[in-house]
Amino acid sequence: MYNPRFEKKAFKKEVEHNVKTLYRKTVDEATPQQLFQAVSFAVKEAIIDDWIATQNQFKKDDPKTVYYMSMEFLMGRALGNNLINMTAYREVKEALDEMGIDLNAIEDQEPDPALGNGGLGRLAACFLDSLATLGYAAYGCGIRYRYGMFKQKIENGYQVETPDNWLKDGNPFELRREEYAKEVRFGGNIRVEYDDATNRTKFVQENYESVLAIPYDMPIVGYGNHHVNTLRIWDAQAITDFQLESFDRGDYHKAVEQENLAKTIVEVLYPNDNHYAGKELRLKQQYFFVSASIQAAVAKYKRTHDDIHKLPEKVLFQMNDTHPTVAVAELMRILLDEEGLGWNEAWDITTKCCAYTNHTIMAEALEKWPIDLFSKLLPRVYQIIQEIDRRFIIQVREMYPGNEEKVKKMAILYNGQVRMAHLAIVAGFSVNGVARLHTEILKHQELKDFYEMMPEKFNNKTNGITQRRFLMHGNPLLADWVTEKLGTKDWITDLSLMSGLKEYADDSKALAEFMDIKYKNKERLADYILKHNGIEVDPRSIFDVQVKRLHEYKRQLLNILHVMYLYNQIKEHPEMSFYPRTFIFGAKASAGYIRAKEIIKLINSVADVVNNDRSINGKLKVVFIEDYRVSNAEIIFAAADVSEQISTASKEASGTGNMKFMLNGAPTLGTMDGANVEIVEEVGADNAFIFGLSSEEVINYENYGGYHPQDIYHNDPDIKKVVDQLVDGTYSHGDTEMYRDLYNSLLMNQGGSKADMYFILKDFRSYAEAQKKVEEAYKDKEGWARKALLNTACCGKFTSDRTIQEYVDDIWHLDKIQVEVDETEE
Ligand code: 475
Repeated sequence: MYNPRFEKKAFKKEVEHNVKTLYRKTVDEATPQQLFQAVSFAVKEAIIDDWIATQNQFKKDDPKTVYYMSMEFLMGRALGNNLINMTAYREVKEALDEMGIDLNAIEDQEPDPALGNGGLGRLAACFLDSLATLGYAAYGCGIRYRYGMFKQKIENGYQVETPDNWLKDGNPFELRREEYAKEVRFGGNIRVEYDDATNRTKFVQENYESVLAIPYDMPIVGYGNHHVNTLRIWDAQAITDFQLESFDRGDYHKAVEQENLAKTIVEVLYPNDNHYAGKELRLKQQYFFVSASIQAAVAKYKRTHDDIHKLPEKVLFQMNDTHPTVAVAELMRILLDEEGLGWNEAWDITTKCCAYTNHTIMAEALEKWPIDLFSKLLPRVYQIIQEIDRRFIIQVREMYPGNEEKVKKMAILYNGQVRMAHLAIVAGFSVNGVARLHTEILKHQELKDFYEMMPEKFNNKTNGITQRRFLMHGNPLLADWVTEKLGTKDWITDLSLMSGLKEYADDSKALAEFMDIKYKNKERLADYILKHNGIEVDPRSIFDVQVKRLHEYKRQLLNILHVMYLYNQIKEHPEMSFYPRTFIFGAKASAGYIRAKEIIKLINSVADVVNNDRSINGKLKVVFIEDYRVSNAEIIFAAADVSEQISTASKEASGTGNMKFMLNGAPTLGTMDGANVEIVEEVGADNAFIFGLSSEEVINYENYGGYHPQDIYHNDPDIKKVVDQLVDGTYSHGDTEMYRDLYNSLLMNQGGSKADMYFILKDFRSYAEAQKKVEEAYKDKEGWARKALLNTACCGKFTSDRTIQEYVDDIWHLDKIQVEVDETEE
């Protein structure tokens, strides 16, 4: 791809110009942050041309468009990624070098946009990258939170949250688009009017509060194809003319309230992962961005089409979990109240436009809004949901006459609650899980009743990740090596080609090169750790990594208990052969999740003791990387030897970190959970380390009330010792209470939850054995290299390009676009 804007001379001039007009400075005088801004604006200039060209192509082709509705987009930094996808990274790096500017240092100036918690938000970001790269028309629709995911500091071993003021220096890649603002209304009451002229009942919302939603657009650049889609995130603003009106009426209070509502609504991302907190403000956020996005989509459709009945031919709303599920009722409201359609017509359109993805079966993540809260905040939307529910229950009764159990289990409104998943399933034409095992569990356990009633809706879409960010950008050394070995760059847009690397699985020279790159990446991470943690780690040791959100089901506790066990072993048998290991953790805990925070403290306490014990000769190191986020993730994946994917089987819907490790040549140490199952299928059981209960076994235990961890505790002295060390002061300067709660959680039933409900002690031995196999395998240098390389070679399935193509083929049915640009100079 040729772009004259990236010609070195022109680009340098552009950067100089930007520094001058933005800051009245020369390049030499500018701060690194100012240089980041100046470079980014120069890159944006180039992107804008393609963005316009893409919009023009849309106007010409009138393609069907997917609106990916998501409360979260965990984008990570834009500058480097945009340069890569514009295929200008190298050119720009050289141009900047010549100016004495280090592109890496400039990239580090960009705040990490963290408008998401974890897997679900990052998946949305990978999907946008793939949609643009494959040439499909797509909008990401979300919220422009003022504060994204908090920044994590570790103080005295404890997590401390500080606000993430990511917009402080301005965001050079966004465009404010005031002209597309939409009004969103909350509360008040519904007056029913009969309109003689049209012979119809009208529903008029009055006494409501409202805010103005203002869209900010960010470009989503496809790889090497001039295709630029849009991430549209909404800001909230008080409606000033309303305010004046209120002043006129002397309603000062209401004016101030509206001002406050606007300010609070987009203030901050809720930091819960896989967890529902039931906060009213969260529901406001949901309706706010959903209503604005759907209004905008319908308005855009109507600008060039006159038959609203054909909306499903051009528009698709994909709901990223249940968080945007009010979309179905909002679309109904617009079709009924604003377009004047009858119920059946409106329902027919809505159910052809909406589809739902489920991302978790954790019971505590299910959204169930209290009806009184919901109906007060969204009175008209609630009426519509009542009617959807009423009609659905009639269907259930027709299908299962006399079976009131079914009605109770399946109703949308039940027990004073609005069950959002039920609404999404009833109104969506597609319900998908995110890995094969997860979808099977949905069909046969969690959503069994719905699957039996409407099996045709259910389908699987195994997750994927983008190789542009997680290999090209994160691991340039390996990316170049892959290109050299395959003799083509085509893997960048066709990851199945990676299988060509299998040819090198028995080639000693290639294996040595592969491991040499791994070693260099481990040095890069070791530098990062020294700089950020002040801990020295040996890049020759095994880098065993678990990075992901902190959650009990992900079992970071199992990992650290095993480290404690290894430490005991080394102390008890100093002569024992032991391959040096570095255990690396990175995880944010939701601010209110006390037990998760205790686990972070425990990891740091174990690190303190182990890292400072001279007697073990540095055989064991433990590192907790502060503020795990997309930007340091890229460095971490590239440097990992072992990928820890050790969730309690059945709990991790898919996992996507597992795929990023695999891509970067780290074998999985994991349970048969989520997409691990498919990873093992691709790479072969010999090139992974699998342990633990199966999902069936876990589900079985759960159905029969759990198991008895006390038996294990009493019969396995090594396990007993480790568990006792939680309360004997070993890791707490003699404090026997600091980890009492963790100790209790493993051994005692507590209130509603069973002792060791995540089967940590049950899986411990099997995990320790798998870890032993890792050590043995690693000692065989070439054998390990082979496993590592085969992981990279077999990762083809796990590109989000494949996932998106499946969504397009089975659910979305989008039209491919070829953006035409003037490339006469090429
Ligand atoms: C799964 N987040 C992973 C990933 O499909 C899976 C956010 C807000 C409120 C409640 N929950 C969330 C999730 O549920 C979530 O991130 N789920 C994750 O989605 C992508 O790979 O297994 O845990």
